[in-house]
Amino acid sequence: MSTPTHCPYCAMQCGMNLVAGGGGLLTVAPRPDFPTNKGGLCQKGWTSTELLSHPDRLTTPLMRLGGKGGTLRPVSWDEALDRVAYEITAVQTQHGRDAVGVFGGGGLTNEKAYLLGKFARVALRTPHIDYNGRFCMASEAAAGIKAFGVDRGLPFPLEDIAATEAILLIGGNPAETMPPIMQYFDRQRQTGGALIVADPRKTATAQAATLHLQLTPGTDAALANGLLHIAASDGLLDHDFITARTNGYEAVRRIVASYWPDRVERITGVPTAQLTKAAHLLGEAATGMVLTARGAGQQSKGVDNTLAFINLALALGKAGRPRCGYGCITGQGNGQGGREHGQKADQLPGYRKIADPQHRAHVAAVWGVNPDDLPGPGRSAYELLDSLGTDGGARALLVFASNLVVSAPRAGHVEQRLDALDFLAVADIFLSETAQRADVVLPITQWAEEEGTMTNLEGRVLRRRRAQAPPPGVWSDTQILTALAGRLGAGRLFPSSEPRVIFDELRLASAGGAADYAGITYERIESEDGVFWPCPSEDRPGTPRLFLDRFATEDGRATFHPVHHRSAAEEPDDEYPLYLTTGRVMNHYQSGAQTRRVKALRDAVPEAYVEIHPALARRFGIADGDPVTLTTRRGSAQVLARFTPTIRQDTLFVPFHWAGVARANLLTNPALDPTSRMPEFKVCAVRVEKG
Ligand SMILES: Nc1nc2c(c(=O)[nH]1)N[C@H]1C(S)=C(S)[C@@H](COP(=O)(O)OP(=O)(O)OC[C@H]3O[C@@H](n4cnc5c(=O)[nH]c(N)nc54)[C@H](O)[C@@H]3O)O[C@H]1N2
Ligand SMILES: Nc1nc2c(c(=O)[nH]1)N[C@H]1C(S)=C(S)[C@@H](COP(=O)(O)OP(=O)(O)OC[C@H]3O[C@@H](n4cnc5c(=O)[nH]c(N)nc54)[C@H](O)[C@@H]3O)O[C@H]1N2
Ligand code: SF4
Ligand SMILES: [Mo]
Repeated sequence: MSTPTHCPYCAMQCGMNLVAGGGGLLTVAPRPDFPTNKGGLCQKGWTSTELLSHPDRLTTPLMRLGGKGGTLRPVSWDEALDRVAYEITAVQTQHGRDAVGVFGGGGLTNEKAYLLGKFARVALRTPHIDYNGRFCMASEAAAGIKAFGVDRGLPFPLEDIAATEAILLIGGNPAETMPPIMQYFDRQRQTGGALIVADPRKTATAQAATLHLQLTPGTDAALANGLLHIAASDGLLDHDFITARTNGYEAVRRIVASYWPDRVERITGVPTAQLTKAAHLLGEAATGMVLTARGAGQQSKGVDNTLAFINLALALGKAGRPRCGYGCITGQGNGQGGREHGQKADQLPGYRKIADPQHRAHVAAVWGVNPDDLPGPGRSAYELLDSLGTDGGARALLVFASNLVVSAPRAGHVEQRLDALDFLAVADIFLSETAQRADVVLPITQWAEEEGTMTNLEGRVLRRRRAQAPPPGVWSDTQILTALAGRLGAGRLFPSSEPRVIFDELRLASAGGAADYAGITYERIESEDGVFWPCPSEDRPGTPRLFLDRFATEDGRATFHPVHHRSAAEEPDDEYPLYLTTGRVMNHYQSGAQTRRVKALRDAVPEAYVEIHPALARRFGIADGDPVTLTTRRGSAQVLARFTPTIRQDTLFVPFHWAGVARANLLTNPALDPTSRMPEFKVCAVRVEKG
């Protein structure tokens, strides 16, 4: 028996077949006919079934007995769910409805994300729901909406990447974060295309590029403005496109006029000759793309950075045309769908706004509630976490699909806030570092044991299929939410925990919204290898390419936004003389709750480390492999030094996949972007010492 489905991890959502082998164990087989990865998988995908039968897997609910210092003990589902409902009711009775918060995840299927948002708004009736996607591509999403009127990560299929002449990729390392996507970049270069990569590290991706711009962390907007300045001076702009398809160029022109190449070299550290070369490679190409990922987005000015690169794409006429476009490379398995269906503090399903009366009325009608009973916008992810256990903050928190103790910025502080809660419940596969602090832990099904839909980085809605039954004793997230809603007196509003039934409700709730799924069915997804949203009715095709005729704004034009370079929230000084940036390695996923448990992945990269330039290390008396302590204004972390001659000499890089004292997030700065509320994961000031 072979079941076609998709990898549980990142937004590539690679197609794979799950084959039942000896002893009832599932193994991964390639699915070469699937159009995105075409059979390719990374090591995480190949090893993904190992977690289905992992000895650490939770198979019974756990409840902390004996108060805060007590231990987690197995209990029945009734006991666990009764306790969750009891604690929620107690907190809400004493402190009001808003004293309960929900934290979701971009790994949840569309059905789960939708149900979680609905649960918060109509069963808990709290405004305070947000999710780890806020830490992911919230800046790019906000910028995309401002400039184009809608946020769909890539407004074109992956195929188009292979067919464009020039690509500028900013702050992304897909060679490690989405290896099978590289086949498109490789084809692009093999047919004579140019790839320009902007990254403080000469990553595996940058090594494959035509040109690498090794910018100083946090200087992205200056780089974008500098490239646009050169393009304008050298006659590379597409004035016909600017006139016909955009608004607001004049204000941008005035600002970029002051970004002379030598000034931009001073700010970014990128030599003027390279700036000129990059502007010409992109500007002279007949077709081109500008792609951004977390390097530019995860900053306290992530929205401005993204807008500055969108300005560049628009001014060069590299958007809204075939084989052209600005795209954001979305990260989590359902990072795209997870941001469309209402688990974000300001949002309702279909990418509707919770503050908009018409949007509220539409969704309230589908839910069968009075629009006036829907709460308003709640706190953003970090602000929600920062409020935990305080007066006016949340006193009880439910976490679905996030391991905050490892992945949230200023994690030491977040840990203290979690401990200050009256009550914490966590639904997870494993006893993650966050689940370890919970009062109730709920064990859930894994991807190969459940049905649902995921929306990949192209906006293609895919089916996750059940290949085997879950172990006895675990429930799906949708079963948990439905059972809790019943206990909270809202059972009438949650008639089913069946993904297919929930998806049909989601289709109605999203109908007419920006992310319109109304015409997408499970059957169509299967017969069409996924359906691209928007798809407003069953007799209409999906939309692989957006913006070819018009942008999704009121007048159909894209909007330029004038953006100035600003310094990072924290710059190096005498006490903390270096830049710290953080990110990923190929073999581990996110907080590592899953991949640290896979032997082959653990063996490949067993421990946390810091990339440090050998010349810099010698100045501090540090040898390759030495234990070092990194210190910022938030705290200290202990990792091993890894000599990396390809990183800037003023910058350290730490992957964030490890727990305990090796957590990168003990160091990171929670300074937030004013619009997207994205923390500054990618830039802060740090000190390094041997030992
Ligand atoms: N192996 C693996 N793959 C993953 C994940 C994983 O955890 N592991 N997670 C998935 C998720 S959720 C996401 S969001 C994606 C993320 O995918 P990427 O965005 O590709 O990953 P990151 O490593 O976070 O950051 C990318 C690059 O930004 C660079 N960078 C750091 N600071 C700056 C800066 O100031 N400016 C610029 N321009 N660049 C900078 C870093 O050096 C790094 O190489 O990956 C997805 N895929
Ligand atoms: N320093 C630094 N920190 C970062 C980043 C960075 O670049 N640098 N990147 C940020 C980004 S982009 C992201 S996306 C976040 C991600 O960080 P996290 O939100 O911590 O991501 P995961 O490790 O994927 O956590 C998912 C948890 O949910 C469990 N899980 C998996 N599937 C399901 C499910 O279907 N239901 C339930 N209930 N649980 C499930 C997993 O076992 C795991 O414990 O980290 C952010 N933190
Ligand atoms: S690239 Fe992403 S989706 Fe594909 S196999 Fe690797 S982790 Fe899974
Ligand atoms: Mo992410």
